[in-house]
Amino acid sequence: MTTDRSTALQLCPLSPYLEAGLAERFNVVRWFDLAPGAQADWLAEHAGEVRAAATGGHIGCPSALMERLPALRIVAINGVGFDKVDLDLARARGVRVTTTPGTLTEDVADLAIGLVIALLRDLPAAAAHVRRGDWPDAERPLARKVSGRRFGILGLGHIGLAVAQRLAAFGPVAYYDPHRKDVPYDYFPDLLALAGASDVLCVAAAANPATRHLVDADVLAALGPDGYLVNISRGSVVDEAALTEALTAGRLAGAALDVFENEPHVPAALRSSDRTVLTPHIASATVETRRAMADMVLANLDAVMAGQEPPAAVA
Ligand code: 8YV
Repeated sequence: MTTDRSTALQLCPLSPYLEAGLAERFNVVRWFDLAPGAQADWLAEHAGEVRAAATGGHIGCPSALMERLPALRIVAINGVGFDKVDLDLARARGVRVTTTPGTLTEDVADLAIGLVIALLRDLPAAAAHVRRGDWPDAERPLARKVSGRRFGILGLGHIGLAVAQRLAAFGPVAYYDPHRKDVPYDYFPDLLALAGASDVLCVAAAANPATRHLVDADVLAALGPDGYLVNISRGSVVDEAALTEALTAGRLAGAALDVFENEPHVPAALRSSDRTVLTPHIASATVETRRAMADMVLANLDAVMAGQEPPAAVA
């Protein structure tokens, strides 16, 4: 652990465990708690003191902020997504960017399975029915069977593979990825073809310019009125407006989403639809996983502050 108490900016809320670890090492400034005016005032006086930034994958580090911090040495992401950090800019400025690979794969894949079952079996509505006391008066409409469905996975990285392994217990699994993998699942080099051959399409692709709106109106049309979409990666991979339209018009049976294009804001039409199951980006949010993520964030910070190679750098 580094002993010099330089300043770290904390760009979003983090777990109490991680916040305590940061406070042991740094003078922590809770950047997200400062109003924009207060941020500007603070930077005018202290920008040169900041040597580290700790942030979430969904928040990253704005380029305009990175450019204001001449002594910044590391952006430590508490997550695996680095789509909100300009890696070229970081490299040009000698800033290391680190993530927490491997820590959250199981949790994210587990949530994908939970969402598939919740969506097809209509679990949120069924649970609300009991809570409201409606059970004595009415039966729930029948839901849809999960086992035997054809599952398509978009993106077969670590998380996509873990989703595939779990879904294989329910039905046939196929995948689309730019690269064919050595796995026992059918490969589709074309996403439209995969969507057409799937009952449930599960999005597990990393966000980058090439995957932006990869799930568009055409892919949703190929999935069809009996098809379901599940997204546990990033909102940007799905054209949310096209998805909303397809659900509203009944051209898609349903969608379960943990991530959104403009988090934490979710379009009203998605929130009010009875074809959606929505969760607030909780795929990695378990006590165990957030602790493992925090340990890796701290290890990355300690290494960089000690002038060593961090365990999990992406830049
Ligand atoms: C977290 C994530 O919600 O790993 C990622 O990229 O988006 C999630 O695990 C987030 O980063 C928590 O800080």
